[in-house]
Amino acid sequence: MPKQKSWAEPWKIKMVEHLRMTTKDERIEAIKEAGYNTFLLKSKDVYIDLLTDSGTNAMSDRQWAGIMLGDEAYAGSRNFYHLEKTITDYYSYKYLIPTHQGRGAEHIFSQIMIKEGDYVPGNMYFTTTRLHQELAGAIFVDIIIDEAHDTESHHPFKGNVDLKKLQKLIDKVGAKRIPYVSMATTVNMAGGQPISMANLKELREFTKKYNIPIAHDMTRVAENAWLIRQREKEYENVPIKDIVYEICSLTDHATMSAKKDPIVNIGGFLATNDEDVYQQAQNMVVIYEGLHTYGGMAGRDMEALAIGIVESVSDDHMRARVGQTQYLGQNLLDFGVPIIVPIGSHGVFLDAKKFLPHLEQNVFPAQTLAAEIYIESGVRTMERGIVSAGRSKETGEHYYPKLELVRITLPRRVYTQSHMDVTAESIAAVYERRNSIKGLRFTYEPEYLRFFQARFEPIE
Ligand code: P71
Repeated sequence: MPKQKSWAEPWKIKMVEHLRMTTKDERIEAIKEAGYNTFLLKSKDVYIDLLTDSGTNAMSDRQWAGIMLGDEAYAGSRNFYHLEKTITDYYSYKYLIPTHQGRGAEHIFSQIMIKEGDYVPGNMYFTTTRLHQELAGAIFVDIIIDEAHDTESHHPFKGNVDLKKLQKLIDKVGAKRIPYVSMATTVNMAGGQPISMANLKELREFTKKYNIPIAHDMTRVAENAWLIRQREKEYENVPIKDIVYEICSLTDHATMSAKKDPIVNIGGFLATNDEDVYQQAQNMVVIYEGLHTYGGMAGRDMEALAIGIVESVSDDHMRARVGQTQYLGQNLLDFGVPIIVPIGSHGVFLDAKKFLPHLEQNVFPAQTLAAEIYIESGVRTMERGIVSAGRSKETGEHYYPKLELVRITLPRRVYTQSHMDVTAESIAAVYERRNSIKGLRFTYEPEYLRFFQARFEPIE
């Protein structure tokens, strides 16, 4: 008897996009030209693109049909009202401000909420989120549980908040200096790890006492809901749709990069239950994004997003989505490759410190590994380690994050199980020759979000 019943995708393929195969020599040249940074590779030189699940999803026939219903009126597009209703129906929030993508919402929200010298506690940082908090004058404080920084801990909810850490911060700086708690559902930088409903409820009770609102980074909330259903007994039979609604109801404001969970290629929003914040955001969005009924999105994109939200909370969709990630992760474990456990939802994360134990963190093991994987097979992955962490605003030193990872991220509804097999086998091949791999050094380091455009050369 097979151990586990197989699942299959709840869709079939109607159109295909051709992929280009390359030779190893071509790839060696391409990565050199890209300064050993996978962000700088040209897509035409990539075979299986697992850089990100952001905006790389395949829309459904219904979403494409929605594109044809685009109402491109400058003001008051009917797609905006459809999107607004969908967000209230599925995510509970009363007010919607569309933005061009997630960081547009983070920018507006941070500027409204933060005063110079404030502290923003959160369940681990995200690059763009923390940068916008810092640009608005805040200091980010990590309050995630310690297990999140331990690649070997099997804690089922490594996205949980440690309330003792939050209490310590309140005791030190006072609740008045904390404009909100930044709470992400599935924590990207921790390896796509979920927060439990129990922990979120505790956080809600705790913050209520101090009158501190919760701002929800809901970029992958439906994936978090799926993992709650898998790992939290009381929720094992609750539909994803209901879990998503309950999570959102426990928070006050939300920022969303719609390029992930809701299966579109562009878009985002700020949502809130606070009328005052809504009013200020309506005013700011016209400066930076566009009128408050489109905020940087075309009408057609808002329509595709409204449809995608409904598809994203389907149990069948999520079973296949997270099932594919688990399949890839299990294959890598079977090859003995060190990855973050438990396997998360949007990708599998290689532990570069364990993969390349002979490299110091200041020669960028994860950056090096991502380049080597590309050379091996044309699979594109992303560094999530010291290069992503950047430098401290105060000291100018690198942040040295405990986690030095390579993220293998799965776009939604794009690749097949065979692509996963090829990916796992090529990473296993790099693992076999790991001892001969050397590190990198910077040849160019940009000031902001340096990982996007940094260039490197090999250390001989
Ligand atoms: C991802 C991205 C896209 C990205 C961003 C920065 C560096 C590399 C890649 C974007 C997120 C995210 C979370 C939890 C906010 C954003 C920003 N993730 N919160 O994982 O994961 O959204 O990209 O739409 O501006 O590849 P945005």
